[in-house]
Amino acid sequence: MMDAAAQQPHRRLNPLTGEWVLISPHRTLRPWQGQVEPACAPAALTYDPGCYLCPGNTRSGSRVNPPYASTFIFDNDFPALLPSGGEHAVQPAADPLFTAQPERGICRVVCFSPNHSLTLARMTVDAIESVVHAWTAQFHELGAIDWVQSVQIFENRGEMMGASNPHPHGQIWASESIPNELRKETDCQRQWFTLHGEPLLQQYLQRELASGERLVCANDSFAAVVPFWAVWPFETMILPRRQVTGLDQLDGAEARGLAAILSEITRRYDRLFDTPFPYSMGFHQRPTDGAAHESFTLHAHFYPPLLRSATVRKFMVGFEMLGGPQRDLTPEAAAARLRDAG
Ligand code: H2U
Ligand code: ZN
Repeated sequence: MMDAAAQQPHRRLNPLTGEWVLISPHRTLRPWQGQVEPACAPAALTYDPGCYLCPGNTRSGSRVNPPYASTFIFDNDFPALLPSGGEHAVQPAADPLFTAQPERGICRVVCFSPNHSLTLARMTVDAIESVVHAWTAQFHELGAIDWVQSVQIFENRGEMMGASNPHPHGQIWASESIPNELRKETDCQRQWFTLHGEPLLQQYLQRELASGERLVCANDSFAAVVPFWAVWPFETMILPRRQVTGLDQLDGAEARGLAAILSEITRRYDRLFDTPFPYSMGFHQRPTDGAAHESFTLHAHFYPPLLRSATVRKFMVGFEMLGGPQRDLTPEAAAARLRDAG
């Protein structure tokens, strides 16, 4: 994009979802007199007797965690979805104004480490590699269940994102239906492939690697970019150099490369505002509905809420609730900031 043009208000298309984002670069200098959040400090204890995720502790559901040494996965004691039982309680409606469907699912919690004080940014690449292998095994196991069409792996990090506990952990929701975001991305990637004969995100990555404008960091297997169409100020996407549709198609070196880039991007985030950076992150993988989805490229999204410091967050309000998302900082400027935080 031409420099002068990039300084004018404009909108950009997200080809993964078909949605537009408004960019208003000239507004970055406006004063802020609104809400300021408390900066969050890292947890000090490596073991917290009151934590429901620490090894050996009793959870709220009265289950006891084993004395685990690496990762630990359990069925969520307060799951949003249930594997069975409700199938007949909700009747598919005849009235299109009142459409409802039964929905089955399996919800799990993944503890990344026994050490209560860690975060992905503070874990070793070896330890993150164990998490990558645990996620992969879960995708394989849950995706193989005949009625599971989507395996959503994600992490909410930090109080600002609603994480209930500082202990390093994420969640997995496997569901009977394909959720909205995965549906949009699957449809858009399929349409792109039909039109251009190559996976959308592979073509996109080639362009980003060639221009370098929005590239944050890269290794032999993965690259991290601030997408051209990013909505959140410091949003990033992690893309594989080789076309794969899910974590289960990564070879050993690529799984290691994924662990390394997750370590690198989270450390850059922490350095950006000198704080344990809050975010929601997660993977998008092919729907597990039995189709090959060759047009689908595995990727991760990081959506951090922070805007200009550890204490000023971006609110999605006003025009954004009623019209569409808008940002002031350009994706190119955000990428430069994240490169400098190396
Ligand atoms: P979040 O921090 O992203 O909310 O994830 C924590 C999850 O852990 C949450 O979904 C579950 C909550 O239901 N949980 C248990 O399964 N058992 C507990 O004892 C407490 C929390
Ligand atoms: Zn803990």
